[in-house]
Amino acid sequence: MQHLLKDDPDVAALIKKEESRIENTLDLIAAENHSPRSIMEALGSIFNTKTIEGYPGKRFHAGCVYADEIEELAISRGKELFDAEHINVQPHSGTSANLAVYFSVLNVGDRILSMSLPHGGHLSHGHRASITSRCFDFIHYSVDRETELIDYEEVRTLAEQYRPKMIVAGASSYPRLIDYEKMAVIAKDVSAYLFADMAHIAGLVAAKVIPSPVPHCDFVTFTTYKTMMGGRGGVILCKQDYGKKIDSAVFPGCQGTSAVNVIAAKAVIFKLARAQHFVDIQKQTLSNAVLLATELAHKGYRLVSGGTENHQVLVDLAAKGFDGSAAEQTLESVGIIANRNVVPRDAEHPGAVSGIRLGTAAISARGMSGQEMPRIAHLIDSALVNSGNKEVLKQISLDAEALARKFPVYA
Ligand code: DSN
Repeated sequence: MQHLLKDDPDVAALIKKEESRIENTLDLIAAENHSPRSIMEALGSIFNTKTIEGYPGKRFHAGCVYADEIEELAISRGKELFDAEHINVQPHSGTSANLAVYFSVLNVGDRILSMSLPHGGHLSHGHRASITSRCFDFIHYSVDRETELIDYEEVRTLAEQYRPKMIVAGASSYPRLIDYEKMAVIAKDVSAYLFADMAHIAGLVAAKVIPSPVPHCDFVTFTTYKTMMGGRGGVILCKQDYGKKIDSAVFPGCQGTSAVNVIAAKAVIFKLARAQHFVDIQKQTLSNAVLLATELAHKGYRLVSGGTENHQVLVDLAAKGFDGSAAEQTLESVGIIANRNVVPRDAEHPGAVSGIRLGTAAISARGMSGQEMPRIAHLIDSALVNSGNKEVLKQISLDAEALARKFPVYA
């Protein structure tokens, strides 16, 4: 960072502090991951200079010869990795990608059926605070009250009653697999498009350690920075028939110039995702989640849906008498970084946030395995149980830091 240190020591100092925070804490945010250095190099590359509009071979600015090559490389690698008919690598984020999907084949006011936020859905799936809810008429499905799994019968009933033009299968807080085949049958029966938002699980899908939504869906979106490990950005996959509509919905529909340095990082991760090392990390992410869930359950924590089949463990803290926000703060005070989260039961109590969402992607990327999960569960439990005891919390924070330092992110 020699140039940054000279031009702006304040920003350089904050970057150093952030690096130290990341190295010395345990990152259990399910929506984060540690990208390889090569991703950072692509993101910080000279491609940052280039302004592009349009698509390879059909640009609105000169000088795109290498920008075209890099976008074509990302396109061919991404299509192959996910076995997709068409891909658009330009979306800035998951929400941008989702907006483009909606606007590609729907008109303002059209009806969409998606998962409700307290039951696991995402803001961009029509939450009232999201612009998506002002553009489209969203109806929401939920999880079953008892099992906390998607209630496919309810999805069918709502689909038949409300005849949505699109059904969204995807979640930001759902620790279970989604039955895309079942969703596709329902969508077909009501002549709706099926759209999967696999932002959280794209890395697991790329590594083929969980089923892919791609064969069953008209549209699939994902972000590249969660389990996918490829830096910030969004991607859309779709059937060939919708390729032109998707491309014009992204540019010029929803975005102007796209970031070529970010497209370069996407190309890199689509290559790295084929390597055994990436697959091993994704396998470890899954088994670490199961182990962490099992350890926490043994300590008396109630897990939403009773367990996990992906990288997420959603803990309902109400039975233990803890609140999600307080738990998040206590854990952060000892160097365990996670986020408070609504759980299905909160849907009936507006304002309540009874859960904490844990993700195992980042700790697995830095090399932690089964041996470390009981220790992490113990640290979490001890911190929550001793949340008022500064001395105990201090010792837990030293233990968490020692564990983190054993597994350097960027050795
Ligand atoms: N979708 C948000 C989350 O799951 O935390 C951010 O990526």
